[in-house]
Amino acid sequence: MANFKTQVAIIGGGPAGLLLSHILHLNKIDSIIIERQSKSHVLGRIRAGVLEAGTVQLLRDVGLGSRMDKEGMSHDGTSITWEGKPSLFIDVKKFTGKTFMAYGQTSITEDLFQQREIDNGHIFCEASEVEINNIENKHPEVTFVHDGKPQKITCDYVAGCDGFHGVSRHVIPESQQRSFQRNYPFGWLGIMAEVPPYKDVLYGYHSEGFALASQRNPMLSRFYIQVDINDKIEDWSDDRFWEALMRRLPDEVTKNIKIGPSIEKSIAPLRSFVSEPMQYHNLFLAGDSAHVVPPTGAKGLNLAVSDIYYLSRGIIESYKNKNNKYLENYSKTALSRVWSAINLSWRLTKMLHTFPGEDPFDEQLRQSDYDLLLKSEALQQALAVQYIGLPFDV
Ligand code: RFL
Ligand code: PHB
Repeated sequence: MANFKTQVAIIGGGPAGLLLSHILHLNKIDSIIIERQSKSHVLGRIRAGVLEAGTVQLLRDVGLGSRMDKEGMSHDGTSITWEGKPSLFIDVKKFTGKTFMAYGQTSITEDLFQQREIDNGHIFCEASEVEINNIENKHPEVTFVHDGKPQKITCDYVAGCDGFHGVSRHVIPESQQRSFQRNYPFGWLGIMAEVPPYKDVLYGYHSEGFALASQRNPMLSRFYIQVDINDKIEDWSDDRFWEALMRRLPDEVTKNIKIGPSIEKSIAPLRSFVSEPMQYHNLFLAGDSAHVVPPTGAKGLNLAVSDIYYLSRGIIESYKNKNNKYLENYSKTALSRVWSAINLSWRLTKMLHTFPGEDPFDEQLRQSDYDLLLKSEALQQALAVQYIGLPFDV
């Protein structure tokens, strides 16, 4: 068995794991990433697209802003359209003074992976049988198989950045863990098309279901529609997708949407999930391994970034100044921000989707929610504050 030593073993090389490794490196702290998938699989995944002001700033602060600032598309606000009612522009800049950025998670992962390679970061891809051992001890161990050979890493801390389906969360004994979950009875069918995007990030409600127009760069559009949870990707030809999207959005929008062949198409289930606490001895969970939000509101990646902000600060303070205060408070600090995002994404999901089998009472409440939002600047401001994201420093 090959034996390695590092300060922080990071399980998972998605945005959370890669960003943590990069920030630790900037602070001269050694880490090793253990990733289950191949590099091309990690870099090929298409997910989030909207970055809060705090995420944008943090990426700039850690030297990863140049491509984002060139290719990303900055926005002052986001639009909501509603069947049979006036549209609404949530003027985030007016209410908060801040802007958000449309820039793909795929590009962020590419930027991070490339930087880790330039800095000779140690990443084991295609690692199998990943296990965390002795987590209660001062020096926990992570074992796995790589290239058919068993490997062992001894470390001070383990960061569980391995997403919802990872192993890290399950190391915490059930008796010490509490989880909260809501599954939604529909999914989002997303497509990517190489056509100039609609000008805004736009959320649309229609009695047939939700629709979303988003973007990646000036020549790459991203669209989603709500579909039945049991639908298969084969059920949705490009033509069927575009027809449904166009029916669900108003004419003043659809006349400005460019249609083209899809270069990617996938269906994602929607869930809200939180596992508490996010720490167990020397194991710290970050990102989707500890919490998942439905994508309405665009919070998942942003939460992964804020978790890493808090976790890296804790680890750095602990090594540099022997100050463990931030690490001890990590779970509490991160969870406060998590619950605010869980709340927003749940409320937006409820307001903007049709729920199979719901009764007319629920439908009336939804209409009333939107009517109130249309009338009330105070409610628009509250939404703007949550959409742009709470400040990281609390
Ligand atoms: P990830 O990205 O899931 O990465 C986890 C990594 O861990 C690896 N892994 C393992 N490695 C070793 N051993 C094991 N046993 C392992 N098990 C798993 C995996 O291969 C993977 O590489 O989690 P991370 O880093 O926490 O990042 C979270 C984000 O990916 C996620 O929250 C967002 O994509 C959510 N999300 C959005 N978030 C936003 O902030 N804004 C958005 O606009 C937005 N849109 C979205 C989204 C998610 C979507 N889907 C598909 C769920 C749109 C969609 C459609
Ligand atoms: C995206 O561009 O993928 C996106 C945008 C806004 C959301 C979710 C996803 O709320």
